[in-house]
Amino acid sequence: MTREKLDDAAIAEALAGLDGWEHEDGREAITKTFTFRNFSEAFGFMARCALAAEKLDHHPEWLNVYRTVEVTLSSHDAGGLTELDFELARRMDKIAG
Ligand code: H2B
Repeated sequence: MTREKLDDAAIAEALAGLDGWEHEDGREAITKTFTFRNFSEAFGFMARCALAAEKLDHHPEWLNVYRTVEVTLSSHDAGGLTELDFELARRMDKIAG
């Protein structure tokens, strides 16, 4: 897994393989809002994602409001998107089921 910045073509290809993730306007980041049945499920999702993030040493920006979790992924070190953002996105989708 590289921490090298992806170019536009690689970003488009990686995004095409994901469900519900969008390229954020005006910033090199991807976003998705997850909605659960209740706060407990939303927070359980965040707890499991936190462990995945630690394993990858790659961490989300996120906002939890009751049963929704708004996630933004970007590689701050690289100043853009890297493979790590897409790997974390895939793991978060898997955790959300
Ligand atoms: N997470 C994200 N999203 N972007 C980074 O650039 C980043 C990170 N850098 N987690 C990591 C930690 C870096 O600060 C450590 C030292 O590996």
